[in-house]
Amino acid sequence: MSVLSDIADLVQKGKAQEVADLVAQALDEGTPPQQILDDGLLKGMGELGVRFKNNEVFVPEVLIAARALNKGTDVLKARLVDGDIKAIGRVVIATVAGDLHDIGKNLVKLMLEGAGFEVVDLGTDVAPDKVVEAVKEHKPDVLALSALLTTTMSAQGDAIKALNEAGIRDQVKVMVGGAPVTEAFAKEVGADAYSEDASGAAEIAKSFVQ
Ligand code: B1M
Repeated sequence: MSVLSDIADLVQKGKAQEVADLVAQALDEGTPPQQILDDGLLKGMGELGVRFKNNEVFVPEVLIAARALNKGTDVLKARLVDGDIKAIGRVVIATVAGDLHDIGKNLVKLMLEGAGFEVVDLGTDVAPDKVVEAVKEHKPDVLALSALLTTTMSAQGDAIKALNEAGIRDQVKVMVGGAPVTEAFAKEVGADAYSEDASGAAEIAKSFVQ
């Protein structure tokens, strides 16, 4: 196996130190950072994302793989910033007002980063005016809103309404998700897209920037 396919494999196995060592080795051997990112780190996370969607692996494995991917990215970071690698797009992500659940949001963020997006994470319990401020400031391609409670899913609609009132709704694609959210609800509140899971969210975000 090549070093890059070893990296992809070790990301999926969550072997953080081995991933970091192999990324350093690949750099030493002259492999371009972009290739290490695409054909090693992101390939591994992409493959894991498919297995996650098919219920072949679960949350702990994904979180451990994320840690390994991050460790590899840390080694690449200086080159990523200084080199000519460009993110494929920018996403602002938040869990909506009144909601403190962030495990799903963090998984969506992870899959988005794995797909090559720069992600601005506003955290949890994010009020509509903060969402508007962030869209104005970061000018994302996609706004991703997560809600886990039946009592907070309406806050996704509130955030979209606030974007409308601020006159910036047409500047960003809005995607909603979270356990109680449905496709029908997404349409009802005026979102552009709904995904039931994290890997689907990354696929939809990619379709928005392609
Ligand atoms: Co809470 N909680 N919780 N809780 N909690 C649920 C959601 C609940 C279903 C449990 C239950 O009663 N069966 C219930 C909601 C009931 C309802 O509204 N219908 C509930 C409740 C009631 C509460 C409190 C009100 C409890 C209380 O205090 N009485 C309280 C509310 C706090 C608040 O937010 N204001 C509360 C608190 C908490 C903890 C803080 C203890 C903790 C959260 C810790 C944290 O997130 N850091 C917690 C947890 C862990 C859960 C459960 C057990 C697990 C949620 C989770 O992380 N799942 C949950 C029960 C359950 O789901 N079985 C529960 C794993 C995660 C990967 O899945 O977040 O669904 P999920 O994300 C998925 C998809 O939904 C999707 O992708 C992810 C991965 O594929 N997705 C998106 C998510 N966001 C997306 C965005 C997208 C696209 C896809 O695009 C933008």
